[in-house]
Amino acid sequence: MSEVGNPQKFRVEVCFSPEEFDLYKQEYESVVVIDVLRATSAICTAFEHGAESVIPVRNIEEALEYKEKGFIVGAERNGKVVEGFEFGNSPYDYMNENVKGQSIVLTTTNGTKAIHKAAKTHRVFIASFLNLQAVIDFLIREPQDVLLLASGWQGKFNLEDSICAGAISEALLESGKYESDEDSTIASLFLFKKAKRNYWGFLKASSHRRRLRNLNLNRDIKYCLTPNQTEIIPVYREGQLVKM
Ligand code: 3SL
Repeated sequence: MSEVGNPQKFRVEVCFSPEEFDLYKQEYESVVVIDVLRATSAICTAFEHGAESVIPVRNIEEALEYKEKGFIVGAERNGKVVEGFEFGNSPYDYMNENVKGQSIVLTTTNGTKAIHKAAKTHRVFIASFLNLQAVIDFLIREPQDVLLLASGWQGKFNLEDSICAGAISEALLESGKYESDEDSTIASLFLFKKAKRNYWGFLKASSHRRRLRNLNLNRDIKYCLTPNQTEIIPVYREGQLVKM
């Protein structure tokens, strides 16, 4: 239960980057990891298309070991599919029949790192715009002190994860069950209010939208910014993500 003020309320806060996680982590029961472009969107998509689990791995070496054992493996660095791998971090890679019933292995520049960092100390859930309402409904139904962890870009703040965190924060605060105290949460609420009518337009100049656009990945961006395409909430258990 929150210690901010009202003992009847739970706490929701936003952490803008995994680099800041140690400054926040003590006070929360759960961490919701967000990487809108594109890791947590790809993870939600894999589950929506029948994946049994997603195993996030830290590095390419580990990913290769799984590949040699016959797993479907996605490996992305700097937005590109890593040489030697068939799949990367595009949600479209995980929208086919082959995914059904499989454990998918994934390593990405920021998202899978954020998951590992948070999972060392906390129960971890996965959020993106794709499962936004499902995450909100769950956290209102089962209130808990929760930190929304933006994966950012190489330790830095990014807009898209912060907006998604703002969307979740706004709904939780409006439920009356939560309160918040951090300026990061206030900032993400402001960003969400500005962005919510048109995520695509708001993010036009954002660094990662530009990065992905230069890789001809506009289709991925549009898909990742389309809310509520799945009700599945992945949760981290014993080294892998499974459906809650
Ligand atoms: O950083 C990550 O984990 C990725 O989501 C980055 S990308 O969208 O695949 O470039």
